[in-house]
Amino acid sequence: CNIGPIKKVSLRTAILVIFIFIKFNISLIPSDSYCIIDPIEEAIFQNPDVSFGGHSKPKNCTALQRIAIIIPFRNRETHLHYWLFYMHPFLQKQQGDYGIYVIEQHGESKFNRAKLMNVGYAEAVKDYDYNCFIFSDVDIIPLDLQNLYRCSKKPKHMAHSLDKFNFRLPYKNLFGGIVAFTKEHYLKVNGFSNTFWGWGGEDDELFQRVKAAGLSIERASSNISRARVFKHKRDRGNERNLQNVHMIYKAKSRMNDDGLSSLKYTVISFTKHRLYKKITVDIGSPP
Ligand code: UDH
Repeated sequence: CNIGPIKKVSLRTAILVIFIFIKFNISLIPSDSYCIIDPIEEAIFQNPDVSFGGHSKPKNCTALQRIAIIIPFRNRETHLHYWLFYMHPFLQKQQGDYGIYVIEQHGESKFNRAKLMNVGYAEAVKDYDYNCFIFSDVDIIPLDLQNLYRCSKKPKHMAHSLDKFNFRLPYKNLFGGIVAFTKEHYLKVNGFSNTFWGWGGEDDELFQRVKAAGLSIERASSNISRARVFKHKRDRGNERNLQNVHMIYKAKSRMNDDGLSSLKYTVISFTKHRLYKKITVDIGSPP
């Protein structure tokens, strides 16, 4: 058929691009060294049922759990866009009643992942009657739809089978990456500690809080919990903080006074994006 010279050229280009992708095993998943496309426009196009600000719920039933997904964030736009692209369809297929909260740390001071989680909780409960909170890094995506983004009777660790650890648990008490808490349990442990600045320790401390509160954790079978981590270098401002290690085992004595009960922050801005709500906050700096 006569498809005209311009169409012939673009058809040839498309075939060539596909050939290059296959031949050189190029992946569209981001790595720290390259990024080919920004999937946010596609994500917006593919998720018309998500309301402005990133909330979605099933059309034909009422979900038992209302889930706030809290993402600690600074300077990880590319990862966020891939996460949204992948996770909105995933969560909708699971018929979740969920909202996405991206909690951005303002300024240059040391990153404090745990405090941002507490801010996310405090802001989400003002928005909607959430009863389940999933605290997730921006760079982890589940690989199996059977891995339910729901809370359980116990606090749930959801990132124990990661590709970067060959899908094995690196140590028994690991409680990082993604965790799910009912509202009741998150209040019972007084949330995360606010005092872990820089990389490391805050997740282990949360594990100790869970124990100190007389709770235990659960994990789904590692087969269905397999997850992929987007490759990245250690971020500037989030260098490993060895002082954090010493604080982990004082979790019990600090639990009641350091956490949701002592949380202080200033909201710099609320922005409703098409697929998520971003809250930029000043959480101070380490003493
Ligand atoms: N983050 C940012 N910007 C930063 C630093 C961190 O957005 O500058 C957020 C982001 O959501 C990220 C999360 O904080 O996914 C965790 O930081 P990270 O990706 O550097 O952590 P890492 O991948 O940790 O190294 C994986 C957890 C498993 C080890 C737990 C040991 N206790």
